[in-house]
Amino acid sequence: MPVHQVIEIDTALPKPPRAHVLVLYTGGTLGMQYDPSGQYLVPFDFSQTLERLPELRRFDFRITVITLTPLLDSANITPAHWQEWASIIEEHYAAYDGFVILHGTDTMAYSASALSFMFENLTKPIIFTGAQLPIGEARNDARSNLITALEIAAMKHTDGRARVPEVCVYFDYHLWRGNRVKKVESEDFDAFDSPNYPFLAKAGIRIRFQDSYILPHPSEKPMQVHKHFDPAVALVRLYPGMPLSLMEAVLLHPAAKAVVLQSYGSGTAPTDAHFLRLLEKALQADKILLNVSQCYGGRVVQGAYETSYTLEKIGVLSAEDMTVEAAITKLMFLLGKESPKEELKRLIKENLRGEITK
Ligand code: ASN
Repeated sequence: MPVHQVIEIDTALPKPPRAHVLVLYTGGTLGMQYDPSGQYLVPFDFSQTLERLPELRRFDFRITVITLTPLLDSANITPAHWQEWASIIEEHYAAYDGFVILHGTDTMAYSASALSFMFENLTKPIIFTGAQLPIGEARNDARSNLITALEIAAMKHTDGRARVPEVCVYFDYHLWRGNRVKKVESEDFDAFDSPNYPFLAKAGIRIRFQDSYILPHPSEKPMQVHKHFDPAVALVRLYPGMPLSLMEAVLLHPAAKAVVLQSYGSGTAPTDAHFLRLLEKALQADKILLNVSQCYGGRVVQGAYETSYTLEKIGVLSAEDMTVEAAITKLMFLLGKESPKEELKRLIKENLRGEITK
C-alpha cells in the first residue's frame, strides 16, 4: 500500500469545529498550481490551504486532506482505485460528516457511478468535484468547485441528518446525482450534464436544494460497502456498415461476460438476420447484452419500433434511461457479486441507487 500524505486543517480554531469533512485528493486538473518559477504545473500543496484559500476560515470545519500517491490524471483510473477510496471512506465513515473526492473530470462520471453502487444505505454525502482550470491559475473554476463541494458535504438538516446522503458530482454551480452525469464539455466550465435527471442543488446566492429529487435516508439499515468489481464488460457502439466480423470478435470474446450494446435512438438496431443471429449466439454463450442508447437523453424502449422489438424477444436487456457510464460500472459491480445469472439480470433492471427512472 503506498503511503499517502495526510493534512489536518482546522478552520474553526480556537472554537470547536462545526463539521468534519474528509477530502481525498486523487489528482486531475483541480489541484495543480504553478511552481515558484511560474513555468510548470505541479500538484497543490494542501498544507498551504489556509494561506491560499483564507475564505475557508468562514466555514468552521475540520478538514482532513488525504493526498493519494501517485496523483492521477483520471484517464489512468481503474477499479482498483475505486476500491482503495471506498476502503478509506469506510474506515473513516463514522468520524466524518461528509466526504469530498477531488478527481480529474475525464472519468469522473465512471468513478461517481462506481462508488454509488459500492455504497449501499449511504447516510452521508460523497461528493466528487474537479475543475477545468487548475487552482493555481488566476482565472479558474477550481476554487469555487472545491469550496462549495466542501460546504455541501458538511450540510445537515435540523435533525442532524446529512442533507444529501448520496454519491454526487458538484461542478459549475450544480450538484448532480453521481450515476446520472456525463462529461459533455472539455473547454468550457460547464463540463457535466445530467440529461435524464434534474440537478439536486444549484449554488447561487444560496444553495437551493431540490429535496424531492434527493435520495431518502435509508431506514435503519447499516451502511455496507461492496468492493468487488469484475471488469469483464465490453462496449460495442453500433454504426451503419459496422462489419459483423468485428462485432463477433467482441461479442464472443471469452473476456466479455457482458456487453453494452450502444444502439440508436430509443434502442433500435438492424433487423438483419445475420446480426440478430450473432446476438442470439452471444446470449446462448451465456453473455449478458445490455441495450443503452447512443442518444444524449431519453430512454431505451425495446419494442417501440420493429427494429428494437426482436432485441426484447431474444433476451437483450434494456438499460432504459441509464447513462453508458452507469451501465458499464453497474455491470462490473453486479458481475463482481457473482450472483446467479437470473438474479444478476433482475438486478440490472432494478433501480439500485437512483440510476434508472422507473
Ligand atoms: N485530464 C484531466 C483529468 O481528467 C482533465 C481535468 O481534470 N480537467 O484528470
